[in-house]
Amino acid sequence: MTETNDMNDGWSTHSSHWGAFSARWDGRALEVEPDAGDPAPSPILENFTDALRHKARIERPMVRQSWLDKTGAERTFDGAFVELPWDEALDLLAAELSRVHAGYGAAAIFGGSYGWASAGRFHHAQSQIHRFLNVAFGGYVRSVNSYSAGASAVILPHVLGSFEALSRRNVTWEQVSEHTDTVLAFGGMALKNSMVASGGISRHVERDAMQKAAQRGTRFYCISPLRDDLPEQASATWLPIRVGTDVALMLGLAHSLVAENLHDRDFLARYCTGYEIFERYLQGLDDGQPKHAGWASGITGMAAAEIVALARQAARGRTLVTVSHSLQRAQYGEQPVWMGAVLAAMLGQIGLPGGGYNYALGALGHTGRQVNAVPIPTMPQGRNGVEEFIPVARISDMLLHPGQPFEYNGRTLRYPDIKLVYWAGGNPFHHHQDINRLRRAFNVPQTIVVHETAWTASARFADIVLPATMTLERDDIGAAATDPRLIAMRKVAPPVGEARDDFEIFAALARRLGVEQAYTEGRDSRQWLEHLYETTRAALEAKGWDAPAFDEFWRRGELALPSEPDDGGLLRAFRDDPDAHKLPTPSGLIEIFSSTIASFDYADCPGHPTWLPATDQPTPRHSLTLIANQPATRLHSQLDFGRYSQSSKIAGREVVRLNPADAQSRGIVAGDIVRIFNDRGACLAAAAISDAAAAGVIHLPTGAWYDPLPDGGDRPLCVHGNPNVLTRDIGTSRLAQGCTGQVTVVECEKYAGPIPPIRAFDPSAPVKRRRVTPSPADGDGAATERRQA
Ligand SMILES: Nc1nc2c(c(=O)[nH]1)N[C@H]1C(S)=C(S)[C@@H](COP(=O)(O)OP(=O)(O)OC[C@H]3O[C@@H](n4cnc5c(=O)[nH]c(N)nc54)[C@H](O)[C@@H]3O)O[C@H]1N2
Ligand SMILES: Nc1nc2c(c(=O)[nH]1)N[C@H]1C(S)=C(S)[C@@H](COP(=O)(O)OP(=O)(O)OC[C@H]3O[C@@H](n4cnc5c(=O)[nH]c(N)nc54)[C@H](O)[C@@H]3O)O[C@H]1N2
Ligand SMILES: [Mo]
Repeated sequence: MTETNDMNDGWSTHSSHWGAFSARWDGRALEVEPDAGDPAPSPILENFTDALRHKARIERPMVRQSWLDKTGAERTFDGAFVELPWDEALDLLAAELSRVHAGYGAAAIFGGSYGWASAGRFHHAQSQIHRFLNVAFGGYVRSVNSYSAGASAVILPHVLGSFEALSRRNVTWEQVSEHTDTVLAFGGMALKNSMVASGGISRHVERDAMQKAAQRGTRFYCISPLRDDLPEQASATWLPIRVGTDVALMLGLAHSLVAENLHDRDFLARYCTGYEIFERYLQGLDDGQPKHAGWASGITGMAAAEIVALARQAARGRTLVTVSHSLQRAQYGEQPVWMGAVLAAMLGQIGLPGGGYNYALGALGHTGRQVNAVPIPTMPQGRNGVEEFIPVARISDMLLHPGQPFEYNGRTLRYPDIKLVYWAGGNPFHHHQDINRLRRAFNVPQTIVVHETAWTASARFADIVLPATMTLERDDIGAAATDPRLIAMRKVAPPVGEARDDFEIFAALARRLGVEQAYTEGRDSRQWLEHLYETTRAALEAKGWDAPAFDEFWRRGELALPSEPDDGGLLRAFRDDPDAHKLPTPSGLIEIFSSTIASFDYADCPGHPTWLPATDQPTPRHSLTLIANQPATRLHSQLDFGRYSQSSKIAGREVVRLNPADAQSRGIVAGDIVRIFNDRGACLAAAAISDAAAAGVIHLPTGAWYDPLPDGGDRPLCVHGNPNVLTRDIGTSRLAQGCTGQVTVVECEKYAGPIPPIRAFDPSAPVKRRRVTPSPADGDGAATERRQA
């Protein structure tokens, strides 16, 4: 299909998680133009411009030498790799997969493979790896929930029934700009975050919607340690309460509503269950502590009078409570999610246009939008017959404690005994907490396989590293259920080195394992695209919409998809008739008290929202609260070597923001290289001083590639600025076991030592080339492969 490159002077339409665009490649330089219809394109697009042939790209299959030689040596980030021809690498991997499967079963293979990979619907690495493991071995140990919403994905179904209805099919940006008087944005709604939507986003509407609302008179409150968590256009009032004290503020607001009789008793009686039990807690009838504004003030640092005034303001007009993902990516993260819903229920506006509760509005570009009226292309993953799973952020626990019990959502489960870890499309040494612990955990399995586009820390730590094409090097279809465009993602450039599509890699492995037909269903990539497109086309045709044949769609480059009406979804229907449209909770109502959760008897997640202070609090040794949030200049760790991400660094190092007072008391000035540390680890970063960070808060976003000093012992210094060397690897609670990476406590000092170079983007150089004798389990795979090459 690459012949289409020649149309439009070589410009090809394409798409990414951070926007639709066109690109043109002349063999050396890549030009990128955002989609003409996008009102606020993301500058992250610029990261593509120098990515294709960057030295960090992986060009050929590589195998860890100590693994090949079976020396039993510990894995390191600096270990030697042997470059192998594709056929040998695939023979070796097929044999290893067969060995592990035959010896230990599918439940010894961890294929959770969490991660964002790239936007196309067919070359979606997670779908491909899951499908492959299902077809080849009948399944694999999977992971459930996400790093994004680990706690809320479990608590919200208990409380409101549907995560989707609360987050993605709820209040729209249009409603906010037309109806909302007050927005209480817990964790803010930063534009840097809504730039991103998995699958793609062709229209960035958030900035203009907030501006329109503010111009009409909507009052935005940015309840967050960072002032820029709401855009200038929202003209917000910044309330930098102490980090992690949101539940106390919400309780103080709730108490103030009751004290002034401003809560909506009718709503609570008709639509909710358990308010009376919660009110006993609010009034302190059992613990002797009323959760009044004065109490909340002592915890949050916000004046009691301001809390009372904010409660009155919230009760006055149309009020929307939003709680960002970040609040629940912390110990006891279930509580702010639940309490935000209870606060909104007390205000009585759930289900009204522009009012009530929208979990995670603005955390991603999926929220606040109308959902498409037709299905988008989706790669079928097959059936996973393995029962064992982990909540996604329990990966280190699983590897370090095989066979041990753990609790999750009312059940006691056991960690499986994993022999082989297979990852495609994610970067655990970016995304997981306490990297020094993760390194120990990743030394447990016998074999680690990674498909990657670039030499990430996860690739460096693997045994078998297979070079994957990046999105610009293949044809695909871009689409998200909340975006009104289907995008023809045309191949822009040939693959780097010998990189192959994940699909091609798995097809070649499937051939060796005798399941090629089941995996490919006899289709090549082009035929799969046509096949997946057909579902959408047929649905468009059935609705009487423009439904061109695939070739015509491909020629045009994009296709409009109709949206469902902005009808308020499940919550509006529930409000209109709670008997006909029960919520999918045990009571059919909003559960302010959950007898299900209460029956689990978890002290870390009781039967109603409760103020539970995090167990790691600032101390004289570690007196700063670290915010390790999403980066503004890239998606997670992706293309950290790209131009835009690099342009934000200081002398190549990630930037950490400190409040002027905290910088001054430590003798730190702008541009200084600082060491940030706690008992788990340490990293370097370059200091920026800004009063947009609250006092006592230190802000180091995620995504700088992990760059440990070689021979740095158990807890090597990361010289580049990856905050996950500092974060805690504990679950949110026994209920959800979600990720708690957003906050922890650290100390920071000016770095005195000689400043080490950044090596994160240097490729792993091969040590030598040599022949590997395939084992008998390989069949004639190698021969087939060689004939094709
Ligand atoms: N401390 C802390 N940690 C966090 C968070 C936090 O707030 N604080 N946030 C968490 C959250 S919400 C998330 S979602 C995670 C994100 O964690 P990840 O999703 O793991 O992060 P990415 O950097 O997006 O990793 C995707 C990887 O896929 C690779 N890739 C891209 N395209 C392809 C492809 O076609 N094939 C293959 N094989 N690979 C490809 C990219 O090169 C990249 O390395 O991080 C989590 N970690
Ligand atoms: N540019 C860009 N956008 C992204 C991503 C990215 O990597 N880059 N990742 C995407 C993904 S996968 C996800 S899941 C979403 C994540 O969405 P979020 O988790 O909501 O995003 P974060 O930026 O991690 O956090 C938002 C803000 O919450 C504030 N915050 C932290 N702790 C607290 C607290 O205890 N109380 C209060 N009130 N505020 C707090 C921080 O100041 C932080 O800036 O972002 C998405 N958007
Ligand atoms: Mo996420």
